[in-house]
Amino acid sequence: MKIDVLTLFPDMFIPMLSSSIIGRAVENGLLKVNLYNIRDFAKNKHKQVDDYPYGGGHGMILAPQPLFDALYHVLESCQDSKPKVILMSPQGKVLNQELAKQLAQEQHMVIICGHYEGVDQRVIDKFVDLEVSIGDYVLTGGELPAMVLIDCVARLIPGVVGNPESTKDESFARGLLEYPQYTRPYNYEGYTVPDVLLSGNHQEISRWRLKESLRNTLKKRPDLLERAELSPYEIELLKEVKQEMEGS
Ligand code: 4GX
Repeated sequence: MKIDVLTLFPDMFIPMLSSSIIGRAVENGLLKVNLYNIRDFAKNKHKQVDDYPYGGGHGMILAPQPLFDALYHVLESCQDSKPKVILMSPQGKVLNQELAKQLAQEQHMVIICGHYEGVDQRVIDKFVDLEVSIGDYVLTGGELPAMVLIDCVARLIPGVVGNPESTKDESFARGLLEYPQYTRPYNYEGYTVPDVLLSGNHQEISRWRLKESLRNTLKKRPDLLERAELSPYEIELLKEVKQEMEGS
């Protein structure tokens, strides 16, 4: 996957693109990220990229010229099928695992990181296919949201995460939270590991994990349970969990 990022702060992306799993994906060539500084496209002599809002009001707006020229530049250098142009914005569709899966199918994305009070509407009207928000809170710029989007989409590209099972089995992959995990030692400061996990009985272990997954979801994110499609077996386990919770 190729991702072009238009930002006023390209340096913010360098640590994430050179570390850990994403760093390896970039090295492997599974992910190619091009960073473009919007300011480099400003044509006025002070390289100013923002201006006052028409109609008055506080704050500044990213002006159309630098963004139009940056977008013309990245779009003309690609003969491939039209890239998906995304603006990070609190007004966007809220990112979730389903949207991440859809975007992981794209060959090429262009991500625009807004600043100040936003970008001139004409940029959105002419170029933007999709506005994406990472949640209902306000940040100072679109860079952290873009990094969140890149991280969460890139790990779904085949080969980026070592074991593909680990993207299948996890929270949200099927609308439930994960079960508790333990590693050695068996006893740490008096806190021990549930014995079923040492039993070697794989059927019992699966049942325990599924049940704890349902328990976790019921306790922490009951909203997810309402949307999850549970099998009769899962409904039975959930009933057990609810009875145990009443008992305590
Ligand atoms: N999820 N922000 C973007 C400037 C801005 C405003 C309007 C475009 C349109 C955010 C979020 C977020 C703050 C980044 C405002 N750009 N982005 N910035 N939450 O809060 O994505």
